[in-house]
Amino acid sequence: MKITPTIFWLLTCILDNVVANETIHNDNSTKGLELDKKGYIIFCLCMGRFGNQADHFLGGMKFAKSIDRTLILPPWRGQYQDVPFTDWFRIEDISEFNRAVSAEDFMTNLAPIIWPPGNRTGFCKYRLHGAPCDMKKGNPSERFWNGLGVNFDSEVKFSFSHHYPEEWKKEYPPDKYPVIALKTAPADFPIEESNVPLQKYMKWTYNIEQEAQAYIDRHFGGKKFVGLHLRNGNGWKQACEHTSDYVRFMASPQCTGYNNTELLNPSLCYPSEEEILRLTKKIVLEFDIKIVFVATNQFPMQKIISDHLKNEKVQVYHMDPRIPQLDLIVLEKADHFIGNCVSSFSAFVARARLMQGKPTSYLGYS
Ligand code: GFB
Repeated sequence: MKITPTIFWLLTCILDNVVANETIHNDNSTKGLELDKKGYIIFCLCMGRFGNQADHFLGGMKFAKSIDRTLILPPWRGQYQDVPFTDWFRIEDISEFNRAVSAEDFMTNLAPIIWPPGNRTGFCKYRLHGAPCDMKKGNPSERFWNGLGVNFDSEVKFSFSHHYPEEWKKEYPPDKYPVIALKTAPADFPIEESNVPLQKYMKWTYNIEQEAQAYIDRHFGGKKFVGLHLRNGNGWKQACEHTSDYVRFMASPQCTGYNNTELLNPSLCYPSEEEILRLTKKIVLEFDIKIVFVATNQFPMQKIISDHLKNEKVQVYHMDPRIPQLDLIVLEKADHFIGNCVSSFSAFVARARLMQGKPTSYLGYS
């Protein structure tokens, strides 16, 4: 007999009379993982690169809790391959906020029981003229779902946003939809203000944090340092072109606030060399710091900064790490951070520091 999700649910309800717990332990088939009868949710972090994905992840984490489902932690989308969520972040800390399972564990141990092939529904936003969800059409969607070994058998087009969790619960109960698999993250970009504190549940795994800490110990020898994020290069310059047409642009609410009504200064997005040197010198002098660590996607300006701070005897470092996350961790650990207001890469660092009570300044913003 084929076990459909509905039959599975009937079985779990019968078992419920025997097992008083909220979850069902079935060690033989689930390798010790618990099946959550309140259901699961997974979404593709299909927009942008790491900073954008992190904003979306935090919103999705909030949504999972608001509809009371276990969050299946989606792989991060790297440039060449997807990376298991738990390679970089600790599941234990995410679980302090809401029930969570890694996508890899879920697919290997739970999906065969609760979400077997043949019963997989993809969810996408309702679009005019009933256009299909095409859950796996194009990249990054195709790579994401293929990486998890998922094909979809049916589609649901939903019409309420993630701001209506009660409607979601009513319309898509777990007995009918054990897994809600969304084409895109149920979240806003940039991150909603109320979700900023959720950053505290994102803690780096020991190995990656140690790698960054080893760099700090090796080069800075226990001295204070400033972390400087330079988001630059032609691609970013183009993206910044229309900054001054808006009161809110990409991650700008991190420095201007969410209710800003003034048009943005273009320097917030692509600060001039003078502004970079001015603010760095100001911070170095104000906090009596002799080390500047520069992280960038392209131009570190190491010599220019070093020459400018010659009299202050400041040493300027740049790592060019194997993965950008190492830069993020070093910036997070700096005594003072200078970020780019419009960049979500900077925003990730600034949120983490905010949670730890550490200061951040922004280029082009006083
Ligand atoms: O993180 P992210 O979404 O921030 O994308 P933005 C920028 C990516 O550039 C990072 C690299 O994920 C890194 O791969 N990068 C940026 C860096 N700064 C650094 C750095 O200091 N060190 C290292 N190692 N790598 C948005 C994009 O970028 O820019 C949007 O997400 C769009 O999709 C827009 O392209 C123009 O918010 O800065």
